[in-house]
This record gives sequence, structure tokens and C-alpha cells, in this order.
Amino acid sequence: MGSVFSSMFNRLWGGKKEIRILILGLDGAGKTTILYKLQLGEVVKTKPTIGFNVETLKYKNIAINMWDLGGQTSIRPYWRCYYADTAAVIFVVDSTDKERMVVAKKELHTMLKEDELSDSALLVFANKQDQPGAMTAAEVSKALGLAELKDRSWSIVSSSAIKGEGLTEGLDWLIDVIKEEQM
Ligand SMILES: Nc1nc2c(ncn2[C@@H]2O[C@H](COP(=O)(O)OP(=O)(O)O)[C@@H](O)[C@H]2O)c(=O)[nH]1
Ligand SMILES: [Mg+2]
Repeated sequence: MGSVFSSMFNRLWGGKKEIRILILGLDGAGKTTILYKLQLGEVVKTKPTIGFNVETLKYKNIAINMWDLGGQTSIRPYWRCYYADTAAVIFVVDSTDKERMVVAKKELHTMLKEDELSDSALLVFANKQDQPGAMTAAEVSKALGLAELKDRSWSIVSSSAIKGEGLTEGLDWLIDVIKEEQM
């Protein structure tokens, strides 16, 4: 699995520019599981003074930052430190968490309003598809209001982070979009 992802990400390597990717979503969505599944190197957990946990991974010229969205509107301004030059946002959703789908939608749309994220591509993982009763990607897409997004490259992909399913498909799409925007 690790070599699959490193060879995928190697396609982004040519440019001199640093490429920044954010992985975001509510707590429990499966973000950390995905980041570890990528096996691109060591994941480092830091706690900025303000008190939210940021997990980071550097792979060649690619910087991946990740944290939990939701609650705590007071710390939201500090997230901006991580938004600059973000090529792509990966938004992870627990497809079984129907109650919090409305919160996920709100967090997603609030975040995408940030100026610095206006050009970022968006990949949504409709995660935990291995679980019974999981909403389908189409249902998650509707619940998140993805069709309302204007002027943005986006895609939603069904995944099971635990089984490692769907991750390659989603990231393949994302890497192609970033590649195109770099040229
Ligand atoms: N069944 C199932 N469980 C998952 C999946 N992805 C993550 N989990 C589990 O969901 C819980 C939260 O995952 P985690 O990666 O810590 O979520 P995070 O808070 O978004 O970083 C953990 O117990 C994971 O093992 C998945 O695709 N399927
Ligand atoms: Mg986590």
C-alpha cells in the first residue's frame, strides 16, 4: 500500500513549488486512519499554543496538514495560518454519522469561503463504506450540498480507510487536478 501512494505522489514531485494539502473533517471521520494508510513517512502531531492538534506529514515537496473541524469557533481564526497556498482540501466524512451530516456541511461550506482556499480543489471521501447503513456517496454529496459549489473542481469518492478501499481512486483524481493547475 505504501509504495502505491508514494509512486502516486511522486507524480507531483517535479515542480519546485511546495504543494500543500489539507485533510479536514469532523472528529472520528477517519482522517488519521487515512493519513497513516498513505504511509508516506512519519506523521508528526503538534499542538500549537492555541490548542488544536495538527498532524503533519512532509513527503518530498508535499506538505499535508490535518486537524478536526467542529465546535470551537474561537480557534477558527488560527486555522488560517495553514490555509496559504493550499492546492487541495481532502474532506473526510463518516458516512454512518447521519446526525452530524448537517454540521459537516456547515463546516465544509464555512471553510471553503476562506479567500485562500478559493482555488483549492476539493476531494470528499464518503468514508466507512464497510459499515452497514452507511450513506452512499450520492447521498453524502446531497447532504453536503456539493452541487452548490461554484467555480471549484470537486469530486466525491466512496472509501473505507480501514480496508484501504477508494483511497487510490480519490487521490488519483486529486493529483491529476493539482498537476493540471501547476502547468
Ligand atoms: N469501519 C470503519 N471504521 C473506520 C474507518 N475509518 C476510520 N475508522 C475508525 O473510526 C475511528 C475514528 O478514526 P480516526 O482516523 O481516528 O478519525 P479522525 O478523528 O477523523 O482522525 C477509529 O476507530 C477508526 O478505526 C472506515 O473506513 N471504516
Ligand atoms: Mg484524527
